[in-house]
Amino acid sequence: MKTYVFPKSFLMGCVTILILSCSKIPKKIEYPETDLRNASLIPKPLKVVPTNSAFGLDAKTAIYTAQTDSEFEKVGQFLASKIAFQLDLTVPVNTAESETVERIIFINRTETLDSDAPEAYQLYIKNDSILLNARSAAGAFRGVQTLRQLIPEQSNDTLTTQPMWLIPSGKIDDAPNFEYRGAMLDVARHFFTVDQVKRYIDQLAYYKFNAFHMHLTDDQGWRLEIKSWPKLTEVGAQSEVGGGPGGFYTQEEFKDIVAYAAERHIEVIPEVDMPGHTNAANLSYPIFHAKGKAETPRVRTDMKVGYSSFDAYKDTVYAFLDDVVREISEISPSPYFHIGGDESHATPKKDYIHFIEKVEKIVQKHGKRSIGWNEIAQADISPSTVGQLWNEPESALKAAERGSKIIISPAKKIYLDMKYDTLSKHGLNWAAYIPVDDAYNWDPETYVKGLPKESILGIEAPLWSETISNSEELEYLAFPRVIGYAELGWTPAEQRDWEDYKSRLAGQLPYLQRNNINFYRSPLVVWEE
Ligand code: TNX
Repeated sequence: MKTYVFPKSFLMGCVTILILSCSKIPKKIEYPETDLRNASLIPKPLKVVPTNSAFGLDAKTAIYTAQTDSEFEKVGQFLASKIAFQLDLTVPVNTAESETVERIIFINRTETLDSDAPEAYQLYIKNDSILLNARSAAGAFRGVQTLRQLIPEQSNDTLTTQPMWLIPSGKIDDAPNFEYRGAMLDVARHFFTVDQVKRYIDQLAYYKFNAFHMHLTDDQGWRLEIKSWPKLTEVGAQSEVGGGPGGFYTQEEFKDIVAYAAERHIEVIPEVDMPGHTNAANLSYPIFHAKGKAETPRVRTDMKVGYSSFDAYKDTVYAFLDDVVREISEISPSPYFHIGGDESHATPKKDYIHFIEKVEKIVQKHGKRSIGWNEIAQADISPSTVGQLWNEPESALKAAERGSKIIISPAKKIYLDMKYDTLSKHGLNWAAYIPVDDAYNWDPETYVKGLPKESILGIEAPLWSETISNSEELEYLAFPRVIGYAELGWTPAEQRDWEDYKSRLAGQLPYLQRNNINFYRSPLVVWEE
C-alpha cells in the first residue's frame, strides 16, 4: 500500500473535519471512566477540566502539525520519538496511510489562547482527537510534555484488537508563572561529558525547564575551547576536584549541546566566572593573575573558594576577555552571558567594581546581556544586566531598584548540592540541609521582602559539583528535588500544596524507572511500586 502525503491545504481541511465530526470512526469504543484531575502532572497545570472519558493512543493514531511551520513539525517528531521509546509504538508525523488513521493528535498554531505568555498552550483531549493549541513551538513543546505525562505505562488490551494506551479526556489550559525556569550544572569542579549533559537536559525538558546554565570555568578547570587562547584548555582543563582527569568541550561539542537543548526549547547560558574563581585561567596564562591577596596559580583539586583573581587593571586581561566573550557569543544563541562575579574575596572591592563594569561593557559589545551572582550589585550595573540571588537578598533588592531583573536561587532553598539530611551520600551542607519538602515549601515570589514580581525574571536551581562526578551522583542530588523546582517555576503559589504535590511526585516513579534515573528515595514520599 502506498504512503500518501497530503497536500497542505487538503490536510488542514481534513484535520478540521476530523476534529469536528470524527466521521471516520468505524466503531464506537466503550472507554472506561477517567478523571483527568487525578493525573500526576508536574508542574501542575493552571486549569484542568475532566470529561471522564479517554483518547486511545494506538497503532491507528497519527500526529499532524501546523503545516507551514517546521518548528511545529519538529515538536511532533519529538513526541513521536518519545512515544516510540516508551511504548514501542510508531506514530507517523504528517504522513500516514489515510485508511488506517482513526485517531489524531493535531499540534496546531493559534493566537487564541487564554494567556498571552509565549509558552502557553491548551490541550483538548477527546475520544478521537487530541488538539494541542499553542502560539509558539515552545508552547507546543511544553504541551507535549503534559501529554507525555498523561500516557500510561500499561496498555488496555481489551477494548480493541490491538493495545491501546488510554489518555484521560478533558481540557487543560496552561501557562508558566515565570518566563525563566532554569537549572545550572557546574562542569568545572568535575567535568561532565556531552552525553551526561544531554541526559540531564532531556530530563529537565520533561518538567518544562527552559534554561540550562553551564558553569564552564572555575579554579579547578576551564571547560570550553577558546581558539585564540589555546592554553586555557591545554593547561587549564586538565584537573578537577579530587585529582581526576578533567576535560573540556570543543566548540563543536558545545554547539552540539546548544542544539540538543534547542530541540527541547531550552536555552543554554554559558558562564565564565570572574574575576574570582579564575585559578585555572591564571594557571594557563599567569600574566592575568592579580597577585596581591590572590594565591599563586597551581593545579587545584581542593574545594576552597575565594583565593584567585584576575588583575583588574591590566589591559591584556580585557583584551583576553574580549576574545573569550566574542568566541563564546558566536556559538551561543542565548541573549545572556553569565559573568559570575561571586566570592571574589581576593579582589579588592574597588578593583572588583572596576572589573565588573568593564566586563559588562564587553558583554554588551558582543550583543549580549550580562547575568551575574548577587555580588555584582556592588558595581554600577546597567538595568539590562540580570542579578542572580544566591546569598544576599539585600543585593538583589539593590540591583532591582536600579532596574535589573532578578533570578531567584537562594542557596538555603534551591541549591541542589545541599544534602537532603545528615545521611546524604553526596553534597555539602554549608547553607542548609534541604529535604524534599523544604525544597518545595517556599515561595520564590515573596522570598525577597519588597521585591516586586515584575522584577523577578524567574528561578534557577544550581547544582555545584564538588561532590559529584557522574550521572548517577548528579541524579541522586537533583532528583527528586529538581522536579519540585520545576513546579515552583511554572505553577503559581495559590495552586501549590505539598500534600497534593507529594502524591503527584510519587506518580513520577514510572518515568524515573523507565529512564533509569537515579533518585533519592526520600522517606517523605510514598514511592509505590
Ligand atoms: C558557593 S554560590 C559558590 C560556589 C560553590 C558552592 C557550593 C556561588 C555563586 N558560589 O563556588 O561551588 O557555594 O555549594
